[in-house]
Amino acid sequence: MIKMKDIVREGAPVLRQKASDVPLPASNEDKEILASLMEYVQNSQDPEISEKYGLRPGIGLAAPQIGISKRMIAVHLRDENGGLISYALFNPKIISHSVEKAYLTSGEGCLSVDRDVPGYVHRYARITVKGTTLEGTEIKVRLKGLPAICMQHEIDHLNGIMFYDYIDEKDPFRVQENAQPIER
Ligand code: LHY
Ligand code: NI
Repeated sequence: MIKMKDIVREGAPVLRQKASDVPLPASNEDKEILASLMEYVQNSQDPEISEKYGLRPGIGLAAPQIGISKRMIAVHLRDENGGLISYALFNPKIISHSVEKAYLTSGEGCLSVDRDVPGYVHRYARITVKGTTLEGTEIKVRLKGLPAICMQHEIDHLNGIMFYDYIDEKDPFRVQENAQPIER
């Protein structure tokens, strides 16, 4: 199982690399890696397990964060209506997005970043993502709100992008035109 010591921190070159496509159908090894990403996120949200192993709670994780430069991500969270949004995907890709932007009023953090970086991170308000599940099914999902933000944060890790790359250095809390606030 993935523990905090396995999570690569800021400064590691792998976090700035463009990850490779996973050849499909996925190998058993790649399926195990993807399953382990989902397992971490789920474990980290379980009060007993996270306490026992000292896991920092998270809603998403990408393979480069465990030092593996391959296109795999897991997101596991509840949407605004309490519905479970849970996807482990190979080769996720944003195939369309809104013009409208959104940002979390509390800003973002990252399991690979051990410091607070204040400021708004503007992202697409709505996205459609395509990807392949652990079972090998190609799926297309529409997301908005926090799930859309989280998915974009994770896909960015596959392209070597960190959340703070988007924060306006001169004015971290400036709100872009066309952007809606999201409360977590
Ligand atoms: N995980 C963050 C987490 O706290 C993702 C995240 C996304 C935080 C959006 C805040 C806003 O679960 C990661 O850093 N994964 O890359
Ligand atoms: Ni992150």
